[in-house]
Amino acid sequence: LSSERFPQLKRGDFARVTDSDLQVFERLVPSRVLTDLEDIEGHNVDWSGTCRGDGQVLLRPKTTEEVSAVLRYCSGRRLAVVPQGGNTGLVGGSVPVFDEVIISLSLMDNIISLDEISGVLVCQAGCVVDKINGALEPHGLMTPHILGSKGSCQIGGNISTNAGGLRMLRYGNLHGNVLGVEAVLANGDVVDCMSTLRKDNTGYDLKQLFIGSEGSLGVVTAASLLCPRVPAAVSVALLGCDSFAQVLQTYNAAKRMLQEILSAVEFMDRASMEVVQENLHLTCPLGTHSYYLLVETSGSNAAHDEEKLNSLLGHVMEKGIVDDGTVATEPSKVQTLWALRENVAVALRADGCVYKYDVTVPMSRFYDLVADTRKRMGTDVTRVVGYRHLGESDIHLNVTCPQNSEDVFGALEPWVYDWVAKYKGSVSAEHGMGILKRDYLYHSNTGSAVLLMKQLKKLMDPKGILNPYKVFPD
Ligand code: FAD
Ligand code: 2HG
Ligand code: ZN
Repeated sequence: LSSERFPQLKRGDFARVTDSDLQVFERLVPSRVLTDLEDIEGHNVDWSGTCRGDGQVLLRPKTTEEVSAVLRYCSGRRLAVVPQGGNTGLVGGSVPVFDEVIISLSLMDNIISLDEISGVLVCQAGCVVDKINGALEPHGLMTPHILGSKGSCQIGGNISTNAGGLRMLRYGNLHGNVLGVEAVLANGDVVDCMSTLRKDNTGYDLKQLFIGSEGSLGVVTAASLLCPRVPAAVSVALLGCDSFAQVLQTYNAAKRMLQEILSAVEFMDRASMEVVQENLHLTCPLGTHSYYLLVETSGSNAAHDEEKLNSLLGHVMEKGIVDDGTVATEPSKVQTLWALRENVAVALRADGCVYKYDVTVPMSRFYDLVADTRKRMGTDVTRVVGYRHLGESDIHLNVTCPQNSEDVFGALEPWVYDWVAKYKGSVSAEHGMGILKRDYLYHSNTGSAVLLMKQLKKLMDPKGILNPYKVFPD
């Protein structure tokens, strides 16, 4: 249980669910109140199996009105709740810590409208990213964001975590691509900020408060999303480098030579490539290298883009910046190369216990963190891997061992976060604070910023029932 893992955490002063509460819930969301602990099990444990709560009730609303009625009631009764999307979050934010009522958005998965010309899609918050892309595809459109968890994560969860992912280099993050949000506040009030306009400078941009606030300020029930066109041509190059200096030079060359068609640059170290090969039996077409870069182009003219990518490959090989490389233009081959990168997180899980750090550090120093961690952990762990969305200065540092070890954990934290703070980095590049990182909020934020965050939380959720124990340290 998370409450055992973090013994300093004390259950808040919230009511406990009674039989009469269950009767009210049954009236508010008929036949969609789950109390069988076996049914709830998967909703009490997070994706990486690191955090486990003791939720006794799961509610499955279908409409905004139902979410509103549930929250109004929970607020009146002082019952704590945790909003849950696809439960793929990596910081323990999506599961209860104690016995919070779980509000699952999974049945709120209707696509409401699509304007093919503007590319604006409006949908309920529980739509899974793959489902949205399935609906967009016949119209030649796609979501501006894509991530390895796309088969399960929901747009409401993506908004609540401001998910980054593999297309951020090209399309930016959800603060720019989400045009409107509908959310229910802790007291049940519905805030309708469902603009579908790209330009709208009329007062405070309130929807931004819900983007990245991890279910602590409201439950997102619907959203409008700006969706780009599916590129006519996508090509991918996988490149192998043997020094870190070569990685930076290759990144620079890719930006310079590919410019407007560059859509992603992803980085994997040798240990990341090994884990997908060993644990998932995927095949890497290149030999063994210290570092790998996956460079993607997206454009409108296949021949032009392929020529540009091949000329990048020719240039970096000739200059000796890259030691080995391959280019794919055929969709299934492109997907095979992407699978190597998209599956690193999945492959790591097979090692047993994974300690995850998703931090931003200056570009020139990012691999030092992995190297220093490797030195520090020595043979006490199975592996230390580093991979990242290279264009965005973050690094996914993962350390695995067969099972949770207090010694390993104690050697990693707060050491990793102190390392990051020393270089004025961020302790969370894209996964949020949840419960796992909440104690380090001050490492990346000033006291005045955290104070304003707390004041906003108090204003929007005065009883603190929305996702308690998350985001803020005690
Ligand atoms: P959950 O995990 O269910 O919830 C996440 C947080 O949002 C919780 O705090 C929860 O309370 C809150 N929440 C969920 N839905 C709502 C709602 N409707 N209203 C209010 N609050 C809500 N993340 C990235 O940023 N980039 C990646 O590239 C990436 N790749 C991943 C790959 C894999 C294999 C996995 C397992 C995860 C990856 N993630 C990545 C992390 C995760 O998928 C994202 O954080 C995702 O946005 C979570 O969406 P979800 O629907 O699963 O939300
Ligand atoms: C990714 O980029 C995800 O693959 C997961 O953000 C990162 O598990 C991780 O460390
Ligand atoms: Zn990531």
